[in-house]
Amino acid sequence: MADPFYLTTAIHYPNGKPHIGHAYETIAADVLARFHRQMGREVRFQTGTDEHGLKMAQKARDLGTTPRALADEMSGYFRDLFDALNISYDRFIRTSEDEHHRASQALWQAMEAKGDLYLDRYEGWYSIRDEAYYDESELVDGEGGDKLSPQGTPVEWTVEESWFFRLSAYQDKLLALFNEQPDFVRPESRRNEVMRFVEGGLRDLSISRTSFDWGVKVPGAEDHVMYVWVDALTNYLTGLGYPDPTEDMAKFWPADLHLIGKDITRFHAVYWPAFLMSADIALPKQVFAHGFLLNKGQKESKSLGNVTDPGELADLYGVDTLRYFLLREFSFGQDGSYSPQAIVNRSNSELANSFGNLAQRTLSLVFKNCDAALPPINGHTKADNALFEHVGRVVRDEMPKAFADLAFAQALESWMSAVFACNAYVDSEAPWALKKTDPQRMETVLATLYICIAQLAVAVIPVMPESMTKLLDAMGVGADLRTPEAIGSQWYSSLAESGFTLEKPQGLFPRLDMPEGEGG
Ligand code: ME8
Repeated sequence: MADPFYLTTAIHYPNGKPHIGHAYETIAADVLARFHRQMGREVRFQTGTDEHGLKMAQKARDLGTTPRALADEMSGYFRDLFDALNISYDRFIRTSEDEHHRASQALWQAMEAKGDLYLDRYEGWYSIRDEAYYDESELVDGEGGDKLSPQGTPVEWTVEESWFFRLSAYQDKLLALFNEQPDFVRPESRRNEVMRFVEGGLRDLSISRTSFDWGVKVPGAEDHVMYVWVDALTNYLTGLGYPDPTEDMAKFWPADLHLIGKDITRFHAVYWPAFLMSADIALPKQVFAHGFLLNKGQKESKSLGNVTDPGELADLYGVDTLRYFLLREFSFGQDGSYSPQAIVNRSNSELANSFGNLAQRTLSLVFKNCDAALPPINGHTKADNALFEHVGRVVRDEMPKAFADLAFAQALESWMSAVFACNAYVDSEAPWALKKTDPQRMETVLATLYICIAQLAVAVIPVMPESMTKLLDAMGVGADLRTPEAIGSQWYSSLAESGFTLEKPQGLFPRLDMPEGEGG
């Protein structure tokens, strides 16, 4: 068995319904989880909701409800969305769980035992929306002359008694970490940003609050609740049973990957490793910060009225189409823009017209011209071998490398190049015309295509699990063959000889209509 693989998404604030950014991050993580499982690794994939903090408390108050009731309701929407998007998480964590309180308190006590926590008074600019204090020098001027956080959210001058974490003591250790493990923070642009921040000097971090009580109680100081980020980050340990020395801890910690959005890089790349160093816990291997999704170039917001429900997008265009689009359209790590027309264009040109059509044409010819039985191979030509070579390179080499590297767009571009090569081969070999002139060659051409299509379907299962499973089921490709290594070409002859026959082929990806008023 290959090494176990533990990956996490950020845990989401359930102070509202999930938005497209939540869907994007979780889909990307799901593709990786499925990819690593396909490569034979035992994967633990965790996601969940981050339920404490002032933001939740205030939202609940505004709605005339309790934070717990708000979290219960909203957390359900996240779970429903993730189920609808075919997210294969192993653990959905809610930070309001008792187990999580226990883990957070254990981490706190470990940091305290190290001598890294002390009580003091805090005065500073606090942004409730970001749940973060900012230094005066980081603030920007808003349009009305008011001060805003670097993320553009309102800040308030706040004074309270607080526990502090001696973050300042970790500056050199963190810089050493970034230097010794250049891949600890990816992409490179985020690593540079984090290094500049740490080089600029670290101040101790205020890590408890007394102004509200919706959070994890500080052990021994029950009028304090932990700063929400201390408990939120701990979720990655809670899910494995920390502080107990569980089998899961031994197997899956340190995490292989924390997948997050770029706005929370500092918390994961600076605070989290410092907490772990303080508690003598091994550090995660990598933090990858993806970019932001924009709606036609704009940030989604209630005031602009452009908030998209990701569940609706999936209903409208199909789950697999949405998954494919989000990973294909722009490089992972960079910001990207989406629009209904971009989804429709991408889906029609690549899924319906290129791959869908390739599969449909080939399977229909086998169905009609070969009585639904898999045709024999009567000797391969140079053209067949060139196609096998291209598809094999993509499926066994280029795509796995790109997926492992989180280069999803590159993996799919490579996939498309092989789909195009298959379509060019169909056009030049014209199997429909061979029925009368050279039926044996027709058989070989169709068999060649059948093998290539199965290989391409297997390689893209992590991105489009539902439709590729359906296709491979229809093609009689057994579950044991659904890995890039297993799906060579040996299986074809045994499947053909087993007497397998095709059902009448069904289209995979319908052509989508351009949404009303969106133009072409
Ligand atoms: O930050 N495009 O929760 P969150 C892409 N609870 N990704 C986006 C996005 C967008 N438009 N908007 C948000 C939190 N995200 C904390 C995390 S982890 C210990 C605690 C990403 O609900 C965002 O970057 O605001 C984050 O990774 C995730 O969605 C959850 O955001």
